Amino acid sequence: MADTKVYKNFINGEWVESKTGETFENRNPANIDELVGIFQKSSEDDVNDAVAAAKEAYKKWRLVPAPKRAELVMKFTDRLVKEKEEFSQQMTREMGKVIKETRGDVQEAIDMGYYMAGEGRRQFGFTTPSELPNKFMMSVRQPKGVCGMITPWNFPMAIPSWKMMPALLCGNTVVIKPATLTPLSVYNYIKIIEESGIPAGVVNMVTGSGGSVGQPLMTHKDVSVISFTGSTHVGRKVSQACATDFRGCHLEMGGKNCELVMNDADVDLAVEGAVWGAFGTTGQRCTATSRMIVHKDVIKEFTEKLVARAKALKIGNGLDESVDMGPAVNESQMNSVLKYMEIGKNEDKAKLLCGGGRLTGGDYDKGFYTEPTIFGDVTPEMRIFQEEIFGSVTSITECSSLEEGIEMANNTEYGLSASIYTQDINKGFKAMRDIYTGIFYINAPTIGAEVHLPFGGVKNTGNGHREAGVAGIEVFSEWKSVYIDYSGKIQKAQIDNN
Ligand code: UN1
Repeated sequence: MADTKVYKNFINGEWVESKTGETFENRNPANIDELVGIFQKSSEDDVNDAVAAAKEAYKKWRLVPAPKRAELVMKFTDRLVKEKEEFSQQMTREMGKVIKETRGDVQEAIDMGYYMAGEGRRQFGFTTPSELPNKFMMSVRQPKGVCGMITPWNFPMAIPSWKMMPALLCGNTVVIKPATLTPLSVYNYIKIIEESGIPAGVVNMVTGSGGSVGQPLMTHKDVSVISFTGSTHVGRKVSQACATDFRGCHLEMGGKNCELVMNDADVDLAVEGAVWGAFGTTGQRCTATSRMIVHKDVIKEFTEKLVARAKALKIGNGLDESVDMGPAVNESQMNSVLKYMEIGKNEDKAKLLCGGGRLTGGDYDKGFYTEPTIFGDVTPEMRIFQEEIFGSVTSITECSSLEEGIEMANNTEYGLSASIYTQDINKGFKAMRDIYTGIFYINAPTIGAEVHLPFGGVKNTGNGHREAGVAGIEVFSEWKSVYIDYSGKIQKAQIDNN
């Protein structure tokens, strides 16, 4: 503990301790003996300070021309490129996913930075003819004010970037509460933003729990927008808290994504997609493939190949370049996944095809490792078909037609991502049209979204908003419609126009 770094909150341009005087530990889920860092266990007082700083800084930041704000975004994104390897290593140590994937996570923040930097000169509004003579009309984008962000642990830098980059670019100021399991990655991100010369108070970070930091942030009267990524259960509470004061609220929540495999599919390709979609990030993605819906003609071949691939995965410490899948993020997440493995085993008709438990022995005992697990003969009424598991568990369900497959795909409360494997373009387009999700793939896994298209979902996954792409700008800006009458006389819309 003596040489473990103690990380502070970032409020009004200063690194400060929490007023509580308390801290919490951040440990490596691949080896629980390894203390990654010590962070501030903050409370409402710290949130109030951060919001006050952001409110004050907003007065000037909103007036900085958007292209200038974009230059700053460009500057710290250039820095991020240089720090990519170091930040990726640290991210694997704090949350366990394999190094190839943490490099992808940092890269996604880089992509978002460059994408949004370009938007600085492209915050387009529009003009349209007036119904009256000598009158001009246009719409412009305006910032919203202080934006509160509550971010998850599975994409510890990418998702903060999806929220912070458009918010800053639009002229808002930010208070971010990182997930308690991954504050280091957000610290790293904020540190380079600070070093790139962002004015004090424009970006603030307060670490701590959802109850002590998230709750006061989402109910603070000076916060204009809350952007939250996490479970549907918590998202509902965020939504209710924001509704009271009509606060803007962007929610990105659970998923129960499916891969549909038709009888004309390239089965080997579908298996590759399934392995990556189900076990990438140890299944801890909102977009993870936790249901395979497979045509009866190819289900035997698909199942055999998928099970063989899952059994061959190398599980271990994500810093080892040869490892395919790291641990669950912490003990409670592991226990929750193990519980679902038991729920699956207790289903009379479902068949455990591989995995089904915790990995133990040797180095595994120091971490929270779960086996890649596949259940066969799963049917739509089963809990493992319906509920988000967020771990290394997937299921296979048989269908006998495209129509039945689509119906099964839609048989869930969630609507984030889906994919179809088929060589028939007609089937691909029908599935794209008829499956209710915010993201859809053809001949690709349910994971792998890029930053310049909107990200998000329908049904209980979202609340009608999207992030990333231009949709991110929508969340963090407000339309203002402007009318300029240069006729020199009173002209009455709807009345003088005929
Ligand atoms: C998530 O699923 O939690 O689309 C985020 C992807 C990544 C982001 C995933 N770019 O797979």
